[in-house]
Amino acid sequence: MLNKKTAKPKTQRLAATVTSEASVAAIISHNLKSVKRYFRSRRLALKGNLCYCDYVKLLLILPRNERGFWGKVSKDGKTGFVRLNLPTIAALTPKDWAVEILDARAHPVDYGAKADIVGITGFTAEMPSAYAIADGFRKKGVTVVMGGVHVSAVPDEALVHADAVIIGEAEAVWHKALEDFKNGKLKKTYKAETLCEMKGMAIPRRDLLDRRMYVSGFNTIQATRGCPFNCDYCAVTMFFGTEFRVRPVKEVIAEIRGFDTRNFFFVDDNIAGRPKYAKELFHALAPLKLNWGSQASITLAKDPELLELYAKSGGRYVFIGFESLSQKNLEKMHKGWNSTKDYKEAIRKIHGAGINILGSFVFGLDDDDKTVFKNTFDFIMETGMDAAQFHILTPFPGTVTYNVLEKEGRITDRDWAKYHTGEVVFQPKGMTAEELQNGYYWIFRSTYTIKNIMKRCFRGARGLTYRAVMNYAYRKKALRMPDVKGV
Ligand code: B12
Ligand code: SF4
Repeated sequence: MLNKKTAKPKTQRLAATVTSEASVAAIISHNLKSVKRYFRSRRLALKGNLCYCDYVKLLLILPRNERGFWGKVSKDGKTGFVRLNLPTIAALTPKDWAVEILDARAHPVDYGAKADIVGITGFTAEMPSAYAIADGFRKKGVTVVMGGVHVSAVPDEALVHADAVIIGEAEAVWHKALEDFKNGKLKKTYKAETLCEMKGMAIPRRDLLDRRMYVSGFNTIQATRGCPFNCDYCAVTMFFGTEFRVRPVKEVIAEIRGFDTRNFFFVDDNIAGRPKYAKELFHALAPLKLNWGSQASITLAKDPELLELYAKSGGRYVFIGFESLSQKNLEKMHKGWNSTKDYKEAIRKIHGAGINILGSFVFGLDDDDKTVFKNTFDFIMETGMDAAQFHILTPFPGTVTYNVLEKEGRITDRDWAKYHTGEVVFQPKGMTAEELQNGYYWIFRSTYTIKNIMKRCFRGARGLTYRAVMNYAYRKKALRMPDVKGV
């Protein structure tokens, strides 16, 4: 359906429809596909009782992943966090376009939908779904553009399914791609040569989302991009660069003021990545009386002032990548600045500030053997970690880990649908693939038994609601995993 709110009459028209039959003739000679599109949009628009030359319709689609445990939509249509990419693309689209966002996790894709052009995003694990959707629309003669972290790493693969790909951040090139499309001159690739300027960033079009889907995580927001570090397995630096970019605090606050609730999740990779900026941001957040969470490196604990401000400004929980209890593993993955000997003290300090910790751990690194699961479990219980998230090492295309494992001939499965960090797709060194898989299930289920949740979480009333919510959510995931004994 055309979103009438967004389909404002426009002054600028699609080149294929704006001028005269002469321009149609030009398109015929240019390529047959454009002609098909012309007649299709004309037919569809007339059906919808609108002047076919009044708008160009962009349909943005979020694909799905059937296998993973994350980002699911429940039977009653609810999910976790809003993904900011498509609302951001919508915000970057000129006002005279009609834009709609379709969440394919919750709604079936209608290949007869009114669309002149379809834009598709996706994590690696969502790419099989993304490609199937792209193929479906192209069969109907609709132009497809794809973007995002996976497509940027392997654009040639995506181009088998898409007419064009956006490599890197959309901010610098999206306008040009749309303009070229209107003029029937869409190129195959649009590469962002520069990283986007964080001042004056487009405010994501959350109005295009079905808010009822997001019970707890509608309010995602971004204050920084990039990461000063470069861990081997992570796709962030190759995509967003090592330069840590920050949005003016005033703009972040203005965006927050546009919401009508007080719970936020900053999707930043490391909200505390630049302590001076973080302190300025936290100072400005404090009077707003928010509750928020984000990701941060463990270095947060080293700065007492930063930690205090994090808590005072409403930071209720922090997602920390501990990754491994083996310093050798951390050194090898270029995350040696995470110092395992400081972990316990850092956890104590963060808890002392009243902040809940959601720790993240990766298994299957070269220094891991079968004992890694029990050791990590004991550590989590001993430190009273509020919640923990586990991952099987996954070689995302474009990362150093991918290149190394590829070179060593250790990638055993290239079905991208399995790249959701819960399935083994490579040959580990210190254990068998089966041991790795079972150990992952075992630690997830063990961490989230009712008894162990109680042991970890009942250390006072402060922040208990958050602990309860996090553990409830992870327990639900854990219970979907096989109950493996004898790890
Ligand atoms: C916040 C976050 C989460 C949150 C919230 C997820 C959410 N709903 O947003 C949580 C913690 C739940 C999460 C979970 C997971 N995440 Co996550 N997450 C992120 C993080 C830090 C930020 C995402 C974000 O909002 N970015 C901001 C938006 C604006 O950027 P963007 O999506 O890249 O979009 C820009 C461009 O890519 C481009 N673009 C994107 N799509 C399209 C489409 C078109 C048509 C066009 C033109 C352009 C375009 O334009 C946008 C503007 O420039 C990223 C890392 C990162 N910095 O991006 C990892 C990241 C995306 N996550 C990752 C992964 C693997 C996961 C998990 C599978 C496992 C995990 N790590 O826990 C799950 C899966 C969740 C799911 N299926 O929903 C990986 C993906 C790697 C890959 N190749 O697949 C990343 C890159 C981190 C990493 N370590 O490498 N994640
Ligand atoms: S894992 Fe975290 S610290 Fe390492 S490069 Fe990625 S975002 Fe930065």
